[in-house]
Amino acid sequence: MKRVITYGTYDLLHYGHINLLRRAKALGDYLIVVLSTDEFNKAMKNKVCVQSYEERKMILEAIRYVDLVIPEENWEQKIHDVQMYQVDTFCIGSDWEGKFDFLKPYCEVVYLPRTEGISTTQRKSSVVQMFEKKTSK
Ligand code: C2G
Repeated sequence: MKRVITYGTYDLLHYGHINLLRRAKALGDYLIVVLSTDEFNKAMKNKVCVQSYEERKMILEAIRYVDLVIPEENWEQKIHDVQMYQVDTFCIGSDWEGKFDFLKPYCEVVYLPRTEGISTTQRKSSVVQMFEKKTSK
């Protein structure tokens, strides 16, 4: 069984995330998503999520491509995760191109082209704009 691992925040899930997860799963038979905790997002990624870790985890677990969701608590856990879960392939979007090449001695490293035209930040601002339009009438 070929095991694939990927990491992310996955706040306000959108089709760019789904494109990534679908291609990640296609690289093997079992996909592990290591999901950034609220604490890690705040402290290390300077991200404040709309959805809590538990909400984001529940949503990811409902996606057909995802087999396991575990917490991402720090930047240093990747080698440990790859070894502990006997991972064959690490993959992530191309916005991280080259950043995780240190994993190459432990597993295959694949950077998948990012889906253009969509981001969580974009989704947040479009909701705000819709709300502002409604309230200004
Ligand atoms: N992604 C994508 N296309 C988009 C948006 C996101 O392919 N339009 C990919 C990202 O490249 C990443 C995954 O979807 O592989 C999740 O994106 P984020 O939730 O933004 O994750 P990120 O903040 O990049 O966290 O240790 C690594 C980090 O946890 C990655």
